[in-house]
Amino acid sequence: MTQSLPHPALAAADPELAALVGAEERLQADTLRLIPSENYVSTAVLEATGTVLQNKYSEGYAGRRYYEGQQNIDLVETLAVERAKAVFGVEHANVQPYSGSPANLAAYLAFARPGDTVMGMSLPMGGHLTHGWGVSATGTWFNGVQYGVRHDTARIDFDEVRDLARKERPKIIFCGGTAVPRTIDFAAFGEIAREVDAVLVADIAHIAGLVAGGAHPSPVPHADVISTTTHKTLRGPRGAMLMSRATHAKAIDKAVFPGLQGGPHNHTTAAIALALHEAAAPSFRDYAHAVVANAKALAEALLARGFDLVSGGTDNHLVLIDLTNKDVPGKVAAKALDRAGIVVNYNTVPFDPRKPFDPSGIRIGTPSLTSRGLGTDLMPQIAEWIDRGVTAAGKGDEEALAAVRGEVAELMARYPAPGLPIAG
Ligand code: DSN
Repeated sequence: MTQSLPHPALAAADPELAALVGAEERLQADTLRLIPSENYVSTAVLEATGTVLQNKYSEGYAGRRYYEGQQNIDLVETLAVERAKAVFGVEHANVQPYSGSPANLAAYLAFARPGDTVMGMSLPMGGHLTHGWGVSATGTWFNGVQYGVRHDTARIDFDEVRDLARKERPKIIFCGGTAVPRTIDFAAFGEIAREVDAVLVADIAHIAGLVAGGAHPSPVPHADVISTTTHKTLRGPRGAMLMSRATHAKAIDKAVFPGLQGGPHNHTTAAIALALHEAAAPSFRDYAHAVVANAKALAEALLARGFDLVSGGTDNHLVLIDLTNKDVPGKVAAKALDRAGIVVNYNTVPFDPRKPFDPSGIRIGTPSLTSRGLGTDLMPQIAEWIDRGVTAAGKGDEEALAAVRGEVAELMARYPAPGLPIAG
């Protein structure tokens, strides 16, 4: 059985909490994690996150703080900023946003005023809550207009985007999303944004690691602002960054602090600096390309088993499966797969006739399994497990799910995850 990692101080101070941490370590070690926005960070990133840097307040920016004692913190933040600029080829980087939603909110604060029109991809079509969707503050405080995908191709309809932008004249256009399996055409978005004089924000949270590793085109120079989390394909700590042209640097910085946030989380900043250092290594290019190769191989294997994939496949790390033809709702499938040791999330598919809390699809991705070293040769096996899991979900066959769980754990034991205990 997989052991948990030693956390002697935690175990002594709070055995109840230590037991939960240990259980999560074993869960992450023993299961096949297919949620496309998750990953395994390196032990070094975990260590950086757990440093005494978290004890320090540093409101402001390097050299311009409201607290003393910044001798080391200024250098840490500058390191992260310079590395972000180098990895993404941008003129300005702000590494202080607490996560993706606050980063996007800061972009609104920098370039729009409440009531202004903003435009983004609608959530059920693959966008993000913070791209102007109704239940989000961004759709409440701003007039959010939303584009989608074509019914026949499930790809973005740039005629629709252009027409909507011309009609609505948004202050900000967001591109990017959370369930977009295809390459984002930043040049096309840039052209439309320039035509209507909008600020183009490329939210690359899902694909930042692919961009850094050259496995997805970069939004530079098409986007005015690039927003990203640091914990998905980029494989850093939970955090975010805003990057921009130099002309927008002041507006972005002012919006993050003092506009929206107080003190930056310096332990996170340190871990971001480290993750960017890792992302600059040649091995990260290999990783980024392997993520895409695995996703394509998994998509092929799923298609061969009769699964209906939104847009017919993938160009990136993510595969969106419409389970309508399998007659199993996404939520039922996701919960059954979880019992089989395969962790996915249920998700709407474009034009979904079902409700968001009980949608037709599941969303899967390959960032985590690629971090464990699984290659394309194993993707048919994973497709087979998903197939067996979905079939078992439809029949309520718990025995079949348990059998898959055993096979999954056996394979995972052969591919230890960074930062986690090894089975045995
Ligand atoms: N919830 C994240 C995702 O899973 O895609 C985005 O916020």
